[in-house]
Amino acid sequence: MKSFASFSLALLAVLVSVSAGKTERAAKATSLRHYMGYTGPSQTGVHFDFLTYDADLNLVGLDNQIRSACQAGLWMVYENIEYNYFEPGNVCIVPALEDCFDLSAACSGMVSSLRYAGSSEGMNDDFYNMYGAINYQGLEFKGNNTSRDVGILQGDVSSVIVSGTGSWTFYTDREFNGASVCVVPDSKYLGSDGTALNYGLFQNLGELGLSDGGIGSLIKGCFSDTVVSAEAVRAKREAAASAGLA
Ligand SMILES: [Ca+2]
Repeated sequence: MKSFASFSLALLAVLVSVSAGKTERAAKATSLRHYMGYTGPSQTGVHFDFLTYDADLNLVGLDNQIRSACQAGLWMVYENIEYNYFEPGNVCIVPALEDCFDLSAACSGMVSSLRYAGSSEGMNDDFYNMYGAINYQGLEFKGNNTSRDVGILQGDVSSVIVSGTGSWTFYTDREFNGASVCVVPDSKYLGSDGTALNYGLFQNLGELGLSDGGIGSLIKGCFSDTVVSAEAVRAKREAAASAGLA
């Protein structure tokens, strides 16, 4: 009996270590941001694994070809090259953690550029991305910390994505002057292995109660009496869309 008990414990130890190893590998897999695009529906046809921004899918021979995908992270695909900078068009944005799906009708067979929002390091690190046009199109200014200005987008910010669990305070003018709003990234995508993406999508500055172009600086943290919940904005946007108002 004694030897049997020892054997059981040894077996248990092996099982525990295998299980821990599996969990660790799953966590690593979902911490690698990528976008695997397929030319056919349901992950069929030719595929290409994008690890970072691609401003022109002609360069990999996939212009207007992607119809399904498997991805990790918060990715945007655009109808036109250069993230619709020269010509506005459809934009599809999907959060996922190693999930596969067919592209929506608005983007299937039309994608000409793609990029992600969030940190280039940890997938759920605190980060902000600002864009020069609505719906996350055009030029970008991004970072992971307080900034006295918004660089090339000064006076031109038209949409914003925040990532991670930390809030941000946006000011209408540079050097933390003017009116302010605290933005909480409380939308959440939960992966099948339990890891989470926290984020907030603001497709125009009206969703932050600001006028177009009205972000001039920002501070990491929540320092305004005006607090905007990304999840409340998302719910309101979806309710308006389903009522046929947007
Ligand atoms: Ca296209």
